[in-house]
Amino acid sequence: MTTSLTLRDFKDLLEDGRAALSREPAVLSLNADRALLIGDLHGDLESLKSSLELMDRYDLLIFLGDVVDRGPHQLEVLVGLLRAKLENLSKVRVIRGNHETAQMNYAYGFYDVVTRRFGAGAYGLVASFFAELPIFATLNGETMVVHGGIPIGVGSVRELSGVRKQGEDIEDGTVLQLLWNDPDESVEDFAPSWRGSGVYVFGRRTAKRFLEASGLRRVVRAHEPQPDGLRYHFNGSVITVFSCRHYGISPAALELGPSSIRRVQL
Ligand SMILES: [Mn+2]
Repeated sequence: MTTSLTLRDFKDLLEDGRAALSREPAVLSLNADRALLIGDLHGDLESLKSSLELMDRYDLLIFLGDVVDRGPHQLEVLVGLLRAKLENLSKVRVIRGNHETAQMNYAYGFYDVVTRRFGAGAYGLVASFFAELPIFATLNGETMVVHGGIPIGVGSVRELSGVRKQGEDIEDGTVLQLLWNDPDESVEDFAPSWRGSGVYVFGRRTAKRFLEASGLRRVVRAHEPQPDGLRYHFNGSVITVFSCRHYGISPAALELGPSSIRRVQL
């Protein structure tokens, strides 16, 4: 898939991808009768291919970030997703995960993958492509789609309408939490996260208040591996989807239909 990819091809793809994403706002407002939501891929080429093979059945595919780092086919997944995005600009959407940053790519592998293949200097274009990724999306005015979760001190989704795209790393504390926070059944409101400073877990009461004030039904997010690739928190008001088999899980995507929600095996 990428064996014949030259540095020039890679640069062109990233430039085209960056230009395409630069025309998308930081907060996407999307509508679709049937959408497929795909969680962390982390270099899982099989899950990427399975998702794209399902494209004809859906009006919209949203990839929830964490495309690279850790897994065996990081470059192939990024390139494959980029090509799919460029061929289906409005049907394929990608939002930013906490691994779409230079800092994480230095620490967890993708910087080395790119540098080994294309030499020093090639990674810079990756970082500027990631910087153009939208931060989150709303779907049909009823679902918030985000990599991590609800940030502390934010009453409703309207208060997030002003969030901005970030640079190669995430500077804004609220955006950081959108990309890093997790739900936690043992917490009511918020508690510090094991993931590090500035990151929180949010509880049932936070989810309920946020969704009610926002007029939304649910948050769909990724970020945490689940044995079945899918987990319903707080009576289904928060759903985690995780799509990378290399975590020893059964990878899944989430189908949001006109009146149904279901797990799709990848
Ligand atoms: Mn993540």
